[in-house]
Amino acid sequence: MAEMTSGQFFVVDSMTTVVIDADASAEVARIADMLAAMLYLHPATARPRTARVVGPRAARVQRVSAGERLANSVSLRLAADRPSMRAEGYELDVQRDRVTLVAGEGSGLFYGIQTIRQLLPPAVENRDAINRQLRMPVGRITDAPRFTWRGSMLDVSRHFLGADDVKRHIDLMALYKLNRLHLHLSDDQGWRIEIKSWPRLAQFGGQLEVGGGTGGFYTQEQLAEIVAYARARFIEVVPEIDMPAHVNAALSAYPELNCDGVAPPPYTGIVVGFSALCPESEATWRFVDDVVREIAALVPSPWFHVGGDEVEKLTHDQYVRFVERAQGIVHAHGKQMIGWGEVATANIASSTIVQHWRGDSAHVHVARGGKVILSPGPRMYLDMKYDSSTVLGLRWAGLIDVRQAYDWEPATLRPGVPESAILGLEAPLWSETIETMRDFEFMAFPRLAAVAELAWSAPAVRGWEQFRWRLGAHGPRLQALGVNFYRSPQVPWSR
Ligand code: TNX
Repeated sequence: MAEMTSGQFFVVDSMTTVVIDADASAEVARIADMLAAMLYLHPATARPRTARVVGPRAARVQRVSAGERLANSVSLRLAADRPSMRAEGYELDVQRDRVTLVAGEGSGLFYGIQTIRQLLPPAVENRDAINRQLRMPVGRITDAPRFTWRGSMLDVSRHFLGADDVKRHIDLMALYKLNRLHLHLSDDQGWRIEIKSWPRLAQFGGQLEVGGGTGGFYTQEQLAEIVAYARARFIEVVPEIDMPAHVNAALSAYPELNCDGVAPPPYTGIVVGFSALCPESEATWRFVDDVVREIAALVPSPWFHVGGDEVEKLTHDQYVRFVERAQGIVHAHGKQMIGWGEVATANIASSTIVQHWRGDSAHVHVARGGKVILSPGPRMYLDMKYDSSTVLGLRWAGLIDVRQAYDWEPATLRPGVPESAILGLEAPLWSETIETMRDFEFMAFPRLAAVAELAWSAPAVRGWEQFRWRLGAHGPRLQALGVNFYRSPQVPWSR
Protein backbone atom coordinates (compact mmCIF):
# COMPACT_ATOMS: atom_id res chain seq x y z
CA MET A 1 0.00 0.00 0.00
CA ALA A 2 1.40 3.37 -0.93
CA GLU A 3 0.15 6.90 -0.37
CA MET A 4 2.32 9.55 -1.92
CA THR A 5 2.01 13.30 -1.54
CA SER A 6 2.81 15.12 -4.73
CA GLY A 7 5.07 18.13 -4.78
CA GLN A 8 6.76 17.50 -1.42
CA PHE A 9 10.15 15.90 -0.98
CA PHE A 10 12.76 14.69 1.44
CA VAL A 11 16.03 16.04 0.09
CA VAL A 12 19.31 14.24 0.74
CA ASP A 13 22.16 16.65 1.35
CA SER A 14 25.65 16.54 2.82
CA MET A 15 24.24 16.74 6.35
CA THR A 16 21.78 13.87 6.06
CA THR A 17 22.55 11.04 8.49
CA VAL A 18 21.51 7.43 8.63
CA VAL A 19 20.32 6.64 12.13
CA ILE A 20 20.07 3.33 13.99
CA ASP A 21 19.26 2.47 17.61
CA ALA A 22 22.10 2.48 20.13
CA ASP A 23 21.69 -1.27 20.60
CA ALA A 24 21.11 -2.12 16.93
CA SER A 25 22.52 -5.47 15.80
CA ALA A 26 25.55 -5.88 13.57
CA GLU A 27 23.18 -6.82 10.75
CA VAL A 28 21.20 -3.59 11.07
CA ALA A 29 24.47 -1.63 11.19
CA ARG A 30 25.62 -3.38 8.03
CA ILE A 31 22.37 -2.55 6.22
CA ALA A 32 22.65 1.05 7.42
CA ASP A 33 26.16 1.17 5.97
CA MET A 34 24.81 0.00 2.63
CA LEU A 35 22.25 2.79 2.67
CA ALA A 36 24.88 5.33 3.70
CA ALA A 37 27.09 4.16 0.86
CA MET A 38 24.21 4.55 -1.56
CA LEU A 39 23.36 8.04 -0.34
CA TYR A 40 26.76 9.53 0.29
CA LEU A 41 29.34 8.16 -2.03
CA HIS A 42 28.98 10.88 -4.58
CA PRO A 43 30.42 14.27 -5.37
CA ALA A 44 27.23 16.22 -4.74
CA THR A 45 27.66 15.82 -1.01
CA ALA A 46 31.05 17.49 -1.29
CA ARG A 47 32.84 14.73 0.55
CA PRO A 48 36.40 14.21 -0.66
CA ARG A 49 36.58 11.67 -3.46
CA THR A 50 39.26 9.68 -1.70
CA ALA A 51 36.91 8.99 1.19
CA ARG A 52 34.43 7.37 -1.13
CA VAL A 53 35.60 3.87 -1.63
CA VAL A 54 37.52 2.68 1.40
CA GLY A 55 36.92 2.70 5.10
CA PRO A 56 33.87 2.40 7.27
CA ARG A 57 31.08 4.87 6.81
CA ALA A 58 30.56 4.99 10.57
CA ALA A 59 30.77 8.75 10.50
CA ARG A 60 27.62 8.78 8.48
CA VAL A 61 25.70 6.20 10.45
CA GLN A 62 24.76 7.50 13.86
CA ARG A 63 23.52 5.49 16.81
CA VAL A 64 20.85 7.17 18.93
CA SER A 65 18.99 6.14 22.06
CA ALA A 66 15.57 4.67 21.46
CA GLY A 67 12.89 7.20 20.66
CA GLU A 68 15.35 10.00 19.93
CA ARG A 69 14.49 11.74 16.69
CA LEU A 70 16.90 13.56 14.49
CA ALA A 71 16.02 16.00 11.76
CA ASN A 72 17.42 15.36 8.29
CA SER A 73 17.84 11.67 8.96
CA VAL A 74 16.89 8.31 7.57
CA SER A 75 16.33 5.97 10.49
CA LEU A 76 16.30 2.18 10.28
CA ARG A 77 14.78 0.07 13.00
CA LEU A 78 13.73 -3.51 13.62
CA ALA A 79 10.37 -3.69 15.32
CA ALA A 80 10.20 -6.86 17.34
CA ASP A 81 7.13 -5.34 18.94
CA ARG A 82 5.19 -5.40 15.68
CA PRO A 83 4.12 -9.00 15.08
CA SER A 84 1.74 -7.79 12.40
CA MET A 85 4.72 -7.03 10.19
CA ARG A 86 4.74 -9.80 7.61
CA ALA A 87 7.86 -11.78 6.73
CA GLU A 88 10.27 -9.72 4.63
CA GLY A 89 7.91 -6.74 4.95
CA TYR A 90 8.66 -3.13 5.84
CA GLU A 91 7.03 0.23 6.46
CA LEU A 92 8.53 3.34 4.97
CA ASP A 93 7.47 6.79 6.06
CA VAL A 94 8.95 9.66 4.09
CA GLN A 95 8.38 13.08 5.57
CA ARG A 96 9.93 16.35 4.56
CA ASP A 97 12.44 16.41 7.36
CA ARG A 98 12.97 12.72 8.07
CA VAL A 99 12.53 9.23 6.73
CA THR A 100 11.66 6.25 8.92
CA LEU A 101 12.05 2.65 7.82
CA VAL A 102 10.78 -0.11 10.10
CA ALA A 103 10.85 -3.85 9.46
CA GLY A 104 10.41 -7.09 11.34
CA GLU A 105 13.69 -8.55 10.11
CA GLY A 106 16.84 -7.59 8.23
CA SER A 107 15.47 -8.59 4.85
CA GLY A 108 12.60 -6.12 5.29
CA LEU A 109 15.04 -3.29 5.98
CA PHE A 110 17.02 -4.31 2.93
CA TYR A 111 13.90 -4.26 0.75
CA GLY A 112 12.87 -0.93 2.22
CA ILE A 113 16.23 0.42 1.11
CA GLN A 114 15.61 -0.88 -2.40
CA THR A 115 12.34 1.04 -2.36
CA ILE A 116 14.16 4.18 -1.18
CA ARG A 117 16.55 3.59 -4.06
CA GLN A 118 13.68 3.38 -6.51
CA LEU A 119 12.06 6.53 -5.09
CA LEU A 120 15.32 8.42 -5.65
CA PRO A 121 16.22 9.52 -9.17
CA PRO A 122 18.31 7.23 -11.43
CA ALA A 123 21.38 9.31 -10.62
CA VAL A 124 21.55 7.41 -7.34
CA GLU A 125 22.83 4.48 -9.40
CA ASN A 126 25.65 6.46 -10.84
CA ARG A 127 28.24 7.39 -8.30
CA ASP A 128 30.01 9.76 -10.64
CA ALA A 129 26.99 11.65 -11.90
CA ILE A 130 27.46 15.39 -11.76
CA ASN A 131 24.43 17.16 -10.33
CA ARG A 132 23.45 14.15 -8.37
CA GLN A 133 20.41 15.72 -6.70
CA LEU A 134 18.82 13.11 -4.51
CA ARG A 135 15.28 13.65 -3.32
CA MET A 136 12.31 11.40 -2.80
CA PRO A 137 8.60 12.11 -2.64
CA VAL A 138 6.86 12.37 0.72
CA GLY A 139 4.56 9.43 1.42
CA ARG A 140 3.94 6.20 3.30
CA ILE A 141 4.46 2.65 2.05
CA THR A 142 3.47 -0.60 3.76
CA ASP A 143 4.80 -3.50 1.80
CA ALA A 144 5.45 -7.25 1.96
CA PRO A 145 5.92 -9.93 -0.69
CA ARG A 146 3.21 -12.26 -1.91
CA PHE A 147 5.56 -15.22 -2.46
CA THR A 148 8.60 -16.32 -0.47
CA TRP A 149 10.39 -17.73 -3.54
CA ARG A 150 11.35 -15.00 -6.00
CA GLY A 151 13.97 -16.55 -8.16
CA SER A 152 16.30 -16.05 -11.07
CA MET A 153 18.14 -18.99 -12.63
CA LEU A 154 21.36 -18.70 -14.57
CA ASP A 155 22.51 -21.53 -16.82
CA VAL A 156 26.27 -21.14 -16.45
CA SER A 157 26.87 -24.50 -18.10
CA ARG A 158 25.96 -23.92 -21.73
CA HIS A 159 27.94 -20.69 -21.62
CA PHE A 160 30.02 -19.89 -18.58
CA LEU A 161 29.74 -16.64 -16.61
CA GLY A 162 32.62 -15.64 -14.37
CA ALA A 163 32.11 -14.98 -10.66
CA ASP A 164 32.18 -11.20 -11.15
CA ASP A 165 29.38 -11.40 -13.71
CA VAL A 166 27.33 -13.51 -11.32
CA LYS A 167 27.87 -10.89 -8.61
CA ARG A 168 26.70 -8.17 -10.94
CA HIS A 169 23.59 -10.21 -11.62
CA ILE A 170 23.07 -10.55 -7.87
CA ASP A 171 23.22 -6.76 -7.55
CA LEU A 172 20.53 -6.40 -10.20
CA MET A 173 18.39 -9.06 -8.52
CA ALA A 174 18.65 -7.13 -5.26
CA LEU A 175 17.33 -3.96 -6.87
CA TYR A 176 14.14 -5.88 -7.72
CA LYS A 177 13.85 -7.70 -4.36
CA LEU A 178 14.47 -11.16 -5.80
CA ASN A 179 15.76 -13.61 -3.20
CA ARG A 180 16.77 -16.90 -4.84
CA LEU A 181 19.64 -17.37 -7.28
CA HIS A 182 19.45 -20.82 -8.81
CA LEU A 183 22.75 -21.76 -10.46
CA HIS A 184 22.49 -24.50 -13.08
CA LEU A 185 26.04 -25.73 -12.49
CA SER A 186 26.27 -28.73 -14.77
CA ASP A 187 24.98 -29.94 -18.09
CA ASP A 188 26.14 -31.81 -21.16
CA GLN A 189 28.32 -28.94 -22.29
CA GLY A 190 30.14 -28.07 -19.09
CA TRP A 191 30.71 -28.89 -15.43
CA ARG A 192 31.17 -25.59 -13.57
CA ILE A 193 32.00 -26.33 -9.95
CA GLU A 194 35.21 -27.75 -8.53
CA ILE A 195 34.62 -31.11 -6.79
CA LYS A 196 37.71 -32.07 -4.82
CA SER A 197 36.98 -35.80 -4.73
CA TRP A 198 36.34 -35.91 -8.50
CA PRO A 199 38.76 -33.26 -9.83
CA ARG A 200 38.37 -34.09 -13.51
CA LEU A 201 34.71 -33.01 -13.46
CA ALA A 202 35.66 -29.34 -13.51
CA GLN A 203 39.22 -29.57 -14.81
CA PHE A 204 38.30 -31.61 -17.86
CA GLY A 205 34.50 -31.35 -17.96
CA GLY A 206 34.56 -27.59 -17.52
CA GLN A 207 36.91 -26.69 -20.33
CA LEU A 208 34.46 -26.05 -23.13
CA GLU A 209 31.03 -24.54 -23.73
CA VAL A 210 28.42 -24.47 -26.49
CA GLY A 211 30.04 -23.70 -29.81
CA GLY A 212 33.44 -25.01 -28.67
CA GLY A 213 34.66 -21.85 -26.95
CA THR A 214 36.55 -21.72 -23.67
CA GLY A 215 34.37 -22.59 -20.69
CA GLY A 216 35.48 -22.39 -17.08
CA PHE A 217 34.40 -23.34 -13.60
CA TYR A 218 34.14 -21.89 -10.09
CA THR A 219 36.61 -23.03 -7.50
CA GLN A 220 34.96 -23.93 -4.23
CA GLU A 221 36.33 -20.69 -2.79
CA GLN A 222 34.71 -18.71 -5.61
CA LEU A 223 31.36 -20.38 -5.09
CA ALA A 224 31.58 -19.68 -1.36
CA GLU A 225 32.30 -16.05 -2.22
CA ILE A 226 29.29 -15.86 -4.52
CA VAL A 227 27.14 -17.39 -1.79
CA ALA A 228 28.37 -14.85 0.78
CA TYR A 229 27.90 -11.95 -1.63
CA ALA A 230 24.35 -13.09 -2.30
CA ARG A 231 23.57 -13.64 1.39
CA ALA A 232 24.66 -10.10 2.21
CA ARG A 233 21.85 -9.08 -0.16
CA PHE A 234 19.31 -11.53 1.28
CA ILE A 235 19.59 -13.83 -1.71
CA GLU A 236 20.00 -17.57 -1.20
CA VAL A 237 22.00 -19.50 -3.75
CA VAL A 238 20.32 -22.72 -4.88
CA PRO A 239 22.84 -25.09 -6.49
CA GLU A 240 21.71 -27.47 -9.21
CA ILE A 241 23.58 -30.51 -10.44
CA ASP A 242 21.42 -31.89 -13.20
CA MET A 243 21.00 -35.69 -13.13
CA PRO A 244 20.49 -38.40 -14.27
CA ALA A 245 20.52 -36.79 -17.75
CA HIS A 246 22.35 -33.66 -18.98
CA VAL A 247 25.61 -35.24 -17.81
CA ASN A 248 27.82 -35.60 -20.88
CA ALA A 249 30.50 -33.37 -19.34
CA ALA A 250 30.69 -35.68 -16.29
CA LEU A 251 30.73 -38.83 -18.44
CA SER A 252 33.52 -37.44 -20.59
CA ALA A 253 35.59 -36.88 -17.43
CA TYR A 254 34.78 -40.21 -15.72
CA PRO A 255 33.83 -43.08 -18.06
CA GLU A 256 32.83 -45.31 -15.14
CA LEU A 257 29.67 -43.20 -14.83
CA ASN A 258 28.59 -44.40 -18.27
CA CYS A 259 26.90 -47.79 -18.61
CA ASP A 260 29.24 -48.85 -21.44
CA GLY A 261 32.30 -47.63 -19.51
CA VAL A 262 33.42 -45.52 -22.45
CA ALA A 263 34.03 -41.79 -22.15
CA PRO A 264 32.06 -39.86 -24.77
CA PRO A 265 33.80 -36.92 -26.42
CA PRO A 266 33.03 -33.47 -25.00
CA TYR A 267 29.79 -32.08 -26.40
CA THR A 268 29.34 -28.50 -27.61
CA GLY A 269 26.01 -28.75 -29.47
CA ILE A 270 22.57 -27.91 -28.09
CA VAL A 271 20.56 -31.13 -28.38
CA VAL A 272 19.13 -32.31 -25.02
CA GLY A 273 18.29 -35.67 -23.43
CA PHE A 274 20.95 -37.96 -24.91
CA SER A 275 23.20 -38.61 -21.92
CA ALA A 276 22.55 -40.40 -18.62
CA LEU A 277 24.37 -41.58 -15.53
CA CYS A 278 24.37 -45.36 -15.28
CA PRO A 279 21.93 -46.17 -12.48
CA GLU A 280 23.40 -49.65 -12.09
CA SER A 281 26.96 -48.50 -11.61
CA GLU A 282 28.22 -48.16 -8.04
CA ALA A 283 30.50 -45.38 -9.26
CA THR A 284 27.37 -43.37 -10.03
CA TRP A 285 26.22 -43.53 -6.41
CA ARG A 286 29.64 -42.68 -5.02
CA PHE A 287 29.67 -39.76 -7.42
CA VAL A 288 26.21 -38.50 -6.42
CA ASP A 289 27.06 -38.80 -2.75
CA ASP A 290 30.40 -37.00 -3.06
CA VAL A 291 29.05 -34.21 -5.24
CA VAL A 292 26.03 -33.56 -3.02
CA ARG A 293 28.20 -33.70 0.10
CA GLU A 294 30.80 -31.23 -1.17
CA ILE A 295 28.28 -28.74 -2.51
CA ALA A 296 25.97 -29.05 0.49
CA ALA A 297 28.91 -28.11 2.70
CA LEU A 298 29.64 -25.02 0.58
CA VAL A 299 26.13 -23.66 0.21
CA PRO A 300 24.24 -23.00 3.44
CA SER A 301 20.78 -22.72 1.87
CA PRO A 302 18.50 -25.63 2.77
CA TRP A 303 17.99 -26.87 -0.80
CA PHE A 304 19.77 -29.03 -3.34
CA HIS A 305 18.41 -29.10 -6.90
CA VAL A 306 18.95 -32.42 -8.69
CA GLY A 307 17.53 -31.42 -12.06
CA GLY A 308 15.79 -34.59 -13.22
CA ASP A 309 14.56 -33.16 -16.53
CA GLU A 310 14.51 -34.56 -20.05
CA VAL A 311 15.74 -38.10 -19.46
CA GLU A 312 15.52 -40.13 -22.63
CA LYS A 313 18.12 -42.82 -22.03
CA LEU A 314 16.55 -44.54 -19.00
CA THR A 315 13.31 -46.52 -18.67
CA HIS A 316 10.64 -44.87 -16.57
CA ASP A 317 11.25 -47.43 -13.86
CA GLN A 318 14.98 -46.71 -13.82
CA TYR A 319 14.26 -42.99 -13.72
CA VAL A 320 11.88 -43.23 -10.79
CA ARG A 321 14.28 -45.36 -8.78
CA PHE A 322 17.10 -42.96 -9.56
CA VAL A 323 15.17 -39.95 -8.31
CA GLU A 324 14.12 -41.71 -5.11
CA ARG A 325 17.67 -42.81 -4.32
CA ALA A 326 19.06 -39.36 -5.12
CA GLN A 327 16.49 -37.85 -2.77
CA GLY A 328 17.77 -40.11 0.02
CA ILE A 329 21.31 -38.84 -0.57
CA VAL A 330 20.17 -35.22 -0.54
CA HIS A 331 18.37 -35.83 2.75
CA ALA A 332 21.40 -37.62 4.19
CA HIS A 333 23.36 -34.43 3.63
CA GLY A 334 20.78 -32.36 5.42
CA LYS A 335 19.10 -30.74 2.43
CA GLN A 336 15.65 -30.61 0.94
CA MET A 337 15.44 -31.79 -2.68
CA ILE A 338 14.23 -29.72 -5.59
CA GLY A 339 13.66 -31.19 -9.04
CA TRP A 340 12.18 -30.17 -12.37
CA GLY A 341 8.55 -31.17 -12.98
CA GLU A 342 9.37 -34.70 -14.13
CA VAL A 343 10.48 -35.76 -10.63
CA ALA A 344 6.85 -35.56 -9.46
CA THR A 345 6.27 -38.91 -11.18
CA ALA A 346 8.53 -40.60 -8.62
CA ASN A 347 7.40 -41.39 -5.10
CA ILE A 348 9.07 -38.34 -3.59
CA ALA A 349 8.65 -36.79 -0.14
CA SER A 350 6.13 -33.99 0.30
CA SER A 351 9.02 -31.82 1.55
CA THR A 352 10.62 -32.04 -1.90
CA ILE A 353 9.91 -29.06 -4.13
CA VAL A 354 8.82 -29.52 -7.73
CA GLN A 355 9.73 -26.86 -10.26
CA HIS A 356 7.09 -26.70 -12.97
CA TRP A 357 8.35 -25.77 -16.43
CA ARG A 358 5.97 -27.34 -18.95
CA GLY A 359 2.78 -29.42 -18.97
CA ASP A 360 3.80 -31.91 -16.34
CA SER A 361 2.81 -33.51 -13.12
CA ALA A 362 3.17 -30.64 -10.65
CA HIS A 363 -0.44 -31.23 -9.60
CA VAL A 364 0.48 -34.80 -8.62
CA HIS A 365 2.96 -33.36 -6.18
CA VAL A 366 0.42 -30.88 -4.86
CA ALA A 367 -1.98 -33.79 -4.28
CA ARG A 368 0.65 -35.41 -2.02
CA GLY A 369 0.90 -32.18 -0.05
CA GLY A 370 4.00 -30.86 -1.80
CA LYS A 371 4.92 -27.34 -2.85
CA VAL A 372 5.86 -26.09 -6.28
CA ILE A 373 7.88 -23.31 -7.87
CA LEU A 374 6.37 -22.02 -11.09
CA SER A 375 8.63 -21.50 -14.10
CA PRO A 376 6.18 -21.92 -16.99
CA GLY A 377 8.10 -21.91 -20.28
CA PRO A 378 5.66 -19.74 -22.27
CA ARG A 379 5.74 -16.98 -19.61
CA MET A 380 8.99 -17.19 -17.74
CA TYR A 381 11.69 -18.64 -19.98
CA LEU A 382 14.03 -15.71 -20.39
CA ASP A 383 15.86 -17.56 -23.16
CA MET A 384 12.82 -17.24 -25.43
CA LYS A 385 12.97 -14.53 -28.08
CA TYR A 386 11.02 -11.31 -27.44
CA ASP A 387 9.67 -11.28 -30.98
CA SER A 388 10.49 -12.91 -34.27
CA SER A 389 13.27 -10.41 -34.96
CA THR A 390 15.19 -11.08 -31.73
CA VAL A 391 18.59 -12.46 -32.75
CA LEU A 392 19.38 -14.26 -29.49
CA GLY A 393 17.29 -16.96 -27.91
CA LEU A 394 15.14 -19.97 -28.73
CA ARG A 395 11.44 -20.13 -29.50
CA TRP A 396 10.16 -23.57 -28.57
CA ALA A 397 8.00 -22.17 -25.74
CA GLY A 398 6.86 -19.21 -27.81
CA LEU A 399 7.77 -15.55 -28.14
CA ILE A 400 7.79 -13.68 -24.84
CA ASP A 401 7.57 -9.93 -25.01
CA VAL A 402 7.18 -7.95 -21.78
CA ARG A 403 3.40 -8.20 -21.67
CA GLN A 404 3.46 -11.96 -22.13
CA ALA A 405 5.95 -12.15 -19.25
CA TYR A 406 3.87 -9.89 -16.99
CA ASP A 407 0.22 -10.27 -17.75
CA TRP A 408 -0.81 -13.58 -16.15
CA GLU A 409 -1.86 -14.89 -12.77
CA PRO A 410 0.20 -17.61 -11.03
CA ALA A 411 -2.64 -18.96 -8.87
CA THR A 412 -4.77 -19.90 -11.88
CA LEU A 413 -1.99 -21.10 -14.19
CA ARG A 414 -2.28 -24.85 -13.55
CA PRO A 415 -5.34 -26.85 -12.61
CA GLY A 416 -4.70 -28.50 -9.26
CA VAL A 417 -2.00 -25.99 -8.29
CA PRO A 418 -3.67 -23.38 -6.05
CA GLU A 419 -1.96 -20.38 -4.48
CA SER A 420 -1.43 -22.24 -1.21
CA ALA A 421 0.76 -24.81 -2.99
CA ILE A 422 2.87 -22.21 -4.78
CA LEU A 423 6.10 -21.37 -3.04
CA GLY A 424 6.82 -18.77 -5.67
CA LEU A 425 8.16 -18.02 -9.13
CA GLU A 426 11.50 -18.42 -10.84
CA ALA A 427 12.64 -17.26 -14.26
CA PRO A 428 15.25 -19.53 -15.87
CA LEU A 429 17.78 -18.10 -18.29
CA TRP A 430 19.11 -21.00 -20.34
CA SER A 431 22.21 -20.11 -22.26
CA GLU A 432 22.48 -22.22 -25.40
CA THR A 433 22.48 -19.01 -27.45
CA ILE A 434 23.45 -16.57 -24.69
CA GLU A 435 27.21 -16.04 -24.64
CA THR A 436 28.23 -12.91 -22.82
CA MET A 437 27.05 -10.89 -19.85
CA ARG A 438 25.63 -8.38 -22.32
CA ASP A 439 23.56 -11.17 -23.87
CA PHE A 440 22.39 -12.40 -20.46
CA GLU A 441 21.29 -8.90 -19.54
CA PHE A 442 19.54 -8.32 -22.82
CA MET A 443 17.40 -11.42 -22.28
CA ALA A 444 16.87 -10.83 -18.54
CA PHE A 445 15.92 -7.16 -18.68
CA PRO A 446 13.32 -5.92 -18.54
CA ARG A 447 11.50 -9.27 -18.25
CA LEU A 448 13.07 -10.09 -14.90
CA ALA A 449 11.55 -6.90 -13.49
CA ALA A 450 8.13 -8.16 -14.64
CA VAL A 451 8.78 -11.49 -12.92
CA ALA A 452 9.83 -9.67 -9.75
CA GLU A 453 6.57 -7.75 -9.61
CA LEU A 454 4.51 -10.90 -10.21
CA ALA A 455 6.34 -12.61 -7.36
CA TRP A 456 6.11 -9.65 -5.00
CA SER A 457 2.82 -7.85 -5.56
CA ALA A 458 -0.75 -8.93 -4.96
CA PRO A 459 -3.04 -9.16 -8.01
CA ALA A 460 -5.13 -6.25 -6.71
CA VAL A 461 -2.27 -3.77 -7.15
CA ARG A 462 -1.06 -5.10 -10.48
CA GLY A 463 -2.11 -4.25 -14.00
CA TRP A 464 -0.37 -4.20 -17.35
CA GLU A 465 -1.36 -0.65 -18.26
CA GLN A 466 0.14 0.90 -15.14
CA PHE A 467 3.04 -1.54 -15.02
CA ARG A 468 4.30 -0.60 -18.44
CA TRP A 469 4.48 3.09 -17.44
CA ARG A 470 6.23 2.30 -14.19
CA LEU A 471 8.61 0.02 -16.04
CA GLY A 472 9.25 2.73 -18.63
CA ALA A 473 10.47 4.95 -15.81
CA HIS A 474 13.14 2.34 -15.07
CA GLY A 475 14.80 2.85 -18.44
CA PRO A 476 17.12 5.64 -17.25
CA ARG A 477 17.92 3.67 -14.08
CA LEU A 478 18.88 0.55 -16.02
CA GLN A 479 20.88 2.76 -18.33
CA ALA A 480 22.67 4.39 -15.38
CA LEU A 481 23.54 0.89 -14.19
CA GLY A 482 24.94 0.07 -17.61
CA VAL A 483 22.43 -2.72 -18.18
CA ASN A 484 22.07 -3.80 -21.78
CA PHE A 485 18.27 -4.05 -21.68
CA TYR A 486 15.79 -4.68 -24.47
CA ARG A 487 13.87 -1.53 -25.38
CA SER A 488 10.58 -3.30 -25.91
CA PRO A 489 8.17 -1.34 -28.10
CA GLN A 490 5.43 -2.32 -25.63
CA VAL A 491 6.96 -0.06 -22.99
CA PRO A 492 6.88 3.78 -22.99
CA TRP A 493 10.53 4.28 -22.02
CA SER A 494 11.42 7.53 -20.29
CA ARG A 495 14.55 9.30 -21.40
C1 TNX B 1 14.60 -27.19 -21.56
S1 TNX B 1 13.70 -26.46 -18.84
C2 TNX B 1 15.56 -27.55 -20.64
C3 TNX B 1 16.92 -27.02 -20.78
C4 TNX B 1 17.07 -26.20 -22.01
C5 TNX B 1 15.86 -25.32 -22.20
C6 TNX B 1 15.96 -24.38 -23.36
C7 TNX B 1 14.50 -27.72 -18.56
C8 TNX B 1 14.28 -28.28 -17.24
N1 TNX B 1 15.29 -28.25 -19.51
O1 TNX B 1 17.86 -28.07 -20.76
O2 TNX B 1 18.22 -25.41 -21.86
O3 TNX B 1 14.74 -26.13 -22.38
O4 TNX B 1 14.91 -23.48 -23.39
